[in-house]
Amino acid sequence: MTLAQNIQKAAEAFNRAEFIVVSTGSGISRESGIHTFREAQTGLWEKYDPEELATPQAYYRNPDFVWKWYQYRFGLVSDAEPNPGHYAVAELESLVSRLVLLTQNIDNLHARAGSTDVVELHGNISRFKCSVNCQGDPTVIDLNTIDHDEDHAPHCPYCDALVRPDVVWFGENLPAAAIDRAFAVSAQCDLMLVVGTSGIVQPAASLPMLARRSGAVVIEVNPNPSQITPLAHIFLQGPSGEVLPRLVDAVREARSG
Ligand code: BV8
Ligand code: ZN
Repeated sequence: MTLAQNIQKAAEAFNRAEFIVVSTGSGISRESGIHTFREAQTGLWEKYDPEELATPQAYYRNPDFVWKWYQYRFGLVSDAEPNPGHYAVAELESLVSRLVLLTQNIDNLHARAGSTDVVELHGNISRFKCSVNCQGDPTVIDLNTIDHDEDHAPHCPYCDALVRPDVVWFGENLPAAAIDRAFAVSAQCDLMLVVGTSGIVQPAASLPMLARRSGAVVIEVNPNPSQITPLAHIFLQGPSGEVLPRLVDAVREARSG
């Protein structure tokens, strides 16, 4: 089947579904100019493996170095704009009766594109917290209220422990509320749209299988086959910035038809 035929088939599945979950990975932000996790990093950071840096061990071994990496990425994210793929996901909310968005991304672009119910599985790079959560979990620290610079990890104003990005590092548990909600909605939905993830990082990668086992239609959008593709009922092969707007147009037409 052609991509156009598969998009039509996907739109019909959307119109039969009552409860839709969208699950996104770094690929949906690729057309906003943000490199995906498995792509080589650029510039100063190209010789470092993100999976080595995004860990508590790396941070406590060399806090200023990892802090600088996050400040650099925070700058890239702040300069980036949501792309048509983010806007298409936001528009889907108004076309279906119930939609929950689960994202592995920490770039805040779904919220900036207008999505209203976003479950951030891996936190948010624009939020910072006390590394020991001295005032409760999480103890969010507003960087504008403390002295800090791009090169040195700041200290908590309450307890003097290091301040860190409010993101989930490898080897750390996901926020309980986020992962509990993600498992619950994945088991209840009629349709899961999986966009821009290689399906490698757990436990996020197990959500599409949970949805499929619970009877949901699984639709994947990715320019390349991934670990998710074998369990997708419909594979829309292409960049999400192009495919998702076409899918939303087809859903809108099928609804009005
Ligand atoms: C956990 C925030 C319980 C930080 C991220 C051994 C020791 C310790 C742990 C493990 C271990 N073995 C396995 C684990 C579990 C580990 C894991 O899964 N590791 C993997 C590497 C095997 N997971 C964890 O540690 C998680 N916690 O399990 O807790 C626990 C506790 C203690 C000990 C054990 C277990 C925490 C995982 C969260 C890590 N934090 N981000 C930061 O960003 O700095 S994950 C990070 O990587 C991203 O957030 C993202 O989620 C992930 C990358 O995945 P993708 O989003 O899929 O990106 P990727 O590059 O892989 O793929 C991009 C896709 O886009 C591709 O398919 C590409 O084709 C596609 N694409 C490209 N262009 C486009 C496109 N798609 C659409 N349009 C385009 N234009
Ligand atoms: Zn503190």
